[in-house]
Amino acid sequence: MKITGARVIITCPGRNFVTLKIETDQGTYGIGDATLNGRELAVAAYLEHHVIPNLIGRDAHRIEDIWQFLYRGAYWRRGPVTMTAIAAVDTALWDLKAKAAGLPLYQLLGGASREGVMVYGHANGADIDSAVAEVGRYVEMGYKAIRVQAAIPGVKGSYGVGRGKDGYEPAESALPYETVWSTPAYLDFAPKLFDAVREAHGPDIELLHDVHHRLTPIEAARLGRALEPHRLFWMEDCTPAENQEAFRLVRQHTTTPLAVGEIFNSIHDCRTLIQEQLIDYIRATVVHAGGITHLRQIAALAALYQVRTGSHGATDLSPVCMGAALHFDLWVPNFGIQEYMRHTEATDAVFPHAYTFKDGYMHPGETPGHGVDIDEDLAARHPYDPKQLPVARLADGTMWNW
Ligand code: GCO
Ligand code: MG
Repeated sequence: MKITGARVIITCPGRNFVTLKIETDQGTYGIGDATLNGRELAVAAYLEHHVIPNLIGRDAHRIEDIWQFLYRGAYWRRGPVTMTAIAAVDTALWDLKAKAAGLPLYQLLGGASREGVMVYGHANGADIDSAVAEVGRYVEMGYKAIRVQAAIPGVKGSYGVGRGKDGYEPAESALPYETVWSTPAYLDFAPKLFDAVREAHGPDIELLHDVHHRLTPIEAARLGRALEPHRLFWMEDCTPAENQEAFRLVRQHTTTPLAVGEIFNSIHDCRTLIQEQLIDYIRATVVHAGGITHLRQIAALAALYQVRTGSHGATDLSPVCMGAALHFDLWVPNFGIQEYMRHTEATDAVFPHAYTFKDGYMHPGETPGHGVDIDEDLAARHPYDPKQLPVARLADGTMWNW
């Protein structure tokens, strides 16, 4: 199965997606997600100039060798741009191999370890009451696990909450929207939000919360402890994780489960976190962590330390990533949960897919490959529209972590 061509397809059905399509001499093709939110063209150029010329003529079945060639052979290792490009190739090759075998991708990984993949949705509110109501809407849709975020009173542009009538969408303007961050206001507010949600919805529903890298370790420890009575499924990205050792301090002070890793791109980003059992869930994804081939290694390391997977699944990861992730999740022995932020109808139309949602669980479907396709004619009708993620500043103007 020789690779005869590869192309990058960029489309913006409401938000930007980058897709790699690899074609073979068998008349087959595979696709992989290459979307890096706010930095899309960097990956597109990396693929077009530095990766695709290396693929032509290779045997598409040699997934591992191609992965090693692109990783070791680049000399400049790791980083989100490189690893997203490698992930796109890897995902497209797994898609091709599974199509050639006539099997859904999860069968090639080792078969299903469960009947369905538990996912969590996003309930966001402009205030506590509307967040509580949103949780109720998600419960009605069948969700067993729900992430809850609400606007902090008096804080401009709180993370995770839509502005105006639109839902939350991280990258919304050509140049970054500037938000303001206040740790004291947030630390006062977050426990009140979860008091209200638990009071309204009872103890059974799984609740998650994303701190989005905003706190210092000791502040994160304080929040984790304050949230213990609410029995969170996890507290996510409570402090930046470039310094993995920082989590030792958080861990010493709280039993609230910790999740980290949506911005990680390599096993080395989470080695200490996993080996010292400083986290409970690893959020690395197919698209940003080197594809199925590398994510499999991260999950295997995590399994040794009873750390479970909880892959990132925001709307800026395309349905192609979602499809591949669901095959991975159905198989991976130490599965924890999968994030599922629903795509818009316009996005779903560009990326027809076999995956389904029912009663809080998803299934990747039985279509050979990863089960996600791209309608190129439709994609071409939605040209690239440059957008960047917001930034955050403290009240005095100091740049902070968004
Ligand atoms: C999440 C994430 C997203 C990111 C976004 C950035 O947990 O879903 O934190 O909301 O901010 O994916 O591109
Ligand atoms: Mg997050």
